[in-house]
Amino acid sequence: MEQQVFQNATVIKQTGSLYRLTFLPAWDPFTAVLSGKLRLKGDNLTNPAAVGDRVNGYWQPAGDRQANHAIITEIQPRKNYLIRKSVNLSRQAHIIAANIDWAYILLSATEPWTPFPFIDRFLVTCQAYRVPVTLILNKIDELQWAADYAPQAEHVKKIYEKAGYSVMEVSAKTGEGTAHLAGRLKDKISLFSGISGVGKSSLANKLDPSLDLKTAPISTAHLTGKHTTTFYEMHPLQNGGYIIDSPGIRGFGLLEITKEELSHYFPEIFAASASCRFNGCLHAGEPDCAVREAVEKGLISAERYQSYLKMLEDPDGGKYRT
Ligand SMILES: Nc1nc2c(ncn2[C@@H]2O[C@H](COP(=O)(O)OP(=O)(O)O)[C@@H](O)[C@H]2O)c(=O)[nH]1
Ligand SMILES: [Mg+2]
Ligand SMILES: [Zn+2]
Repeated sequence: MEQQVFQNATVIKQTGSLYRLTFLPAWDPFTAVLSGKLRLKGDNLTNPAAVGDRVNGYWQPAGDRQANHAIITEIQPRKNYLIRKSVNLSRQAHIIAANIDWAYILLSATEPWTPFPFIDRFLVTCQAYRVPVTLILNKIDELQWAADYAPQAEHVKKIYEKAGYSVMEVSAKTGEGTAHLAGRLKDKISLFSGISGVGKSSLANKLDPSLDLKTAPISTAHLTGKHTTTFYEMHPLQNGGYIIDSPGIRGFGLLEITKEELSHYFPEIFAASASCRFNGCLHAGEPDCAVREAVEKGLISAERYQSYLKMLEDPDGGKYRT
């Protein structure tokens, strides 16, 4: 039977072995599966292709797009991607998303609380795989009545600003702070990451009310460990650009990062390490360690340094699943 080939479709969703593709900027999704050859190649990956991937392939027979799954035969080289150890199959890796212009890790100014090791594992992965990243502190509207949370929220903001990251403060409920963010999303592919309940889907909806993504109160979504979004999915923004909304990530095992490399992905630790006495200093108790000195002087935050030490010890992050 005759084949009709296609090129440069973008993966907008993956559910198990099924992929949804479209030819951006058009939004006319169709379903595809991987060719046998690609499935074999991706042996150590739970998903050889991920949301954001640009792919080539064919339909068989020609023309009947809805009745027949397309076959993906080729994944185009990636600009970047984010990857983590698979939660279920520890020897496998899972590609979270590819070709991301900007990643945002959402935190809640109130509840739920995101443990520092989780934040830092995500930031390290972004640094290692060249994905620019910004933190978003959401739910700032709640600080008005839940004032007890304010010092903690301020503390988190300081820690990450000191480390060289920018932290945007927003409220998905009132829209405060979202205009600037909306401007940054325009014509870009942006990833919203963070644990369940921090407001990823709510924020996406606020930025573009046409999205209508499902949201869930944290009492049900967070505490019972249920997730309203089960899959990473790309959504088009009315004003141009795309958001990849993600399920609440539970664990974030580091991959392919050696102990020697790890400090390179903590920008402030890396900067200080230039003055360490030893070239291969791991900043874990060696003499004349400039990183340790910077921590003692308060120039590097103790939380970030603790995360660093824990990652040195336990790159899998098994203990830091939320
Ligand atoms: N007060 C307030 N509640 C919010 C805000 N953003 C999200 N929420 C609530 O937090 C809960 C979780 O939101 P959701 O968008 O489903 O979080 P996700 O799991 O990160 O996608 C829902 O009950 C939302 O209504 C916010 O900025 N302010
Ligand atoms: Mg959600
Ligand atoms: Zn050192």
